[in-house]
Amino acid sequence: MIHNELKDFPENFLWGASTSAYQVEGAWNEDGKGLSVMDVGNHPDDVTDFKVCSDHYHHYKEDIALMAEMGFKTYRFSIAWTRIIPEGTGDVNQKGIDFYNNLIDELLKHDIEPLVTMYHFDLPLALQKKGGWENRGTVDAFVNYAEVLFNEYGDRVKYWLTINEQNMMILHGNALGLLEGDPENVKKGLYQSNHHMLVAQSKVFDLCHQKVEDGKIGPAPNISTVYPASSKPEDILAANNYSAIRNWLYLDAAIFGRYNATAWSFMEEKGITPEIKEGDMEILKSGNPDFIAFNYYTSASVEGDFENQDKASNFNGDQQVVDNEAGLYRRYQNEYLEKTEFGWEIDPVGFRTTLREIYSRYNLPLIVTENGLGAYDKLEEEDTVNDDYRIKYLRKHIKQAQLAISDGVELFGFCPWSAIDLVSTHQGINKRYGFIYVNRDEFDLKDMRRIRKKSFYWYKDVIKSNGKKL
Ligand code: BGP
Repeated sequence: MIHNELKDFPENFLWGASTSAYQVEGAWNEDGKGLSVMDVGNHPDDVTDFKVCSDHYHHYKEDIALMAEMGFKTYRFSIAWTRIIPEGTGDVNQKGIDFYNNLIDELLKHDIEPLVTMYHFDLPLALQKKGGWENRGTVDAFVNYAEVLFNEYGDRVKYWLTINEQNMMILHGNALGLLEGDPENVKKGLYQSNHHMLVAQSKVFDLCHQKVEDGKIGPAPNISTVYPASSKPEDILAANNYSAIRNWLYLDAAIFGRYNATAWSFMEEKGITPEIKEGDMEILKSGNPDFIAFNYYTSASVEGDFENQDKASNFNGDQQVVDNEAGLYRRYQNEYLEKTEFGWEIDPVGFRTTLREIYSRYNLPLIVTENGLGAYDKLEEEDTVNDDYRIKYLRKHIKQAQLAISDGVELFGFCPWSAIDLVSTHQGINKRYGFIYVNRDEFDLKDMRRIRKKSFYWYKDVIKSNGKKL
């Protein structure tokens, strides 16, 4: 649709940016923090671990001052479960509570709305040792943890996100290094874990409404539109299959409180349906989110060459995202899209389509909690970082967001990844995403000083003009 006149970004639009605890904080074993699965994960030899990261734990005041200088209306960060309840269940760690109290107060001092992810990949190791999410007990552990958070911070935090990218944890379970055993059982375990997460999430939606006055809560999956490789009917079917098991399985359960039929039949076909306890489906129905948060980096394309299952895929993007399913879909390289230095396809128009698809399916307000470009930034003379490629990427996506708003989508915030440089989930600190450069390398911590990138000044103008000056 071509609009003669575009709608403006709404007043009070939540411009901001995101981080997650295990990628930005560092201080991995300080002040009583317990170990999480991310602290003990395997790292390729050439990239750093998550022990120090950007040392945000000790620099948060300085970092928040820089966010305020950019004009942030919100900051999306995650709370490390292991700072609050080091063993996942049991004793609460007062020093962990204090840290986030200070961080939240610091944000409010600068009129920045806290947007809190309760769990961003960093499950307490103690829970993982007891079977992780496959163990039904983790549902209670999560609800208990959520209750502590609502009691401690609910007077000041009004926007909550339950689980970051649950769908990616299930689709790429191996990528987080949590899984052992033979692949078929691994899959069954993953879909059982998925069911437990859905139940836990639904209970926490409910609890938030009981405990937090004016509290709003939503899920935070990674959602993207799925293109068929061609107009061949089998390719269209493959796109439909992939969208069901990548996107709608998660959102249908969170919003409609039911399993998506195509996704369920896929699980039946593979013999990996989860055990559903009596009362679970009622729980899924009873907890309702107020909005949908989602992460978007790129679209996905698939083909459905069901007769030639063994044919190699032409897909040569980030290998971590290959999740072909025999008989359902095979990932496909979209020849119309440019790629980042790290091989991720760039698709701003797909962003608009994704926004429209989610909104027309669920009719809930939307907020984007991740979108951005990872690159090898270069620190140049006089402390400058000329990240024009990042500006170009974000500009195009923000333009598409405005088009989606003009299409009628109710979008109330945009939080790119990431507020400040941090350690990538698999590719170290030198895959940078931030508006603020952190002066360290993979293994040389240097002086960790904060440096405003070119995109910092650009984003400041975007926010100041409420998206008019791109
Ligand atoms: C998302 C995660 C983030 C972050 C981001 C960028 O999937 O929610 O935690 O890691 O992707 O990915 P990467 O770090 O692999 O470049």
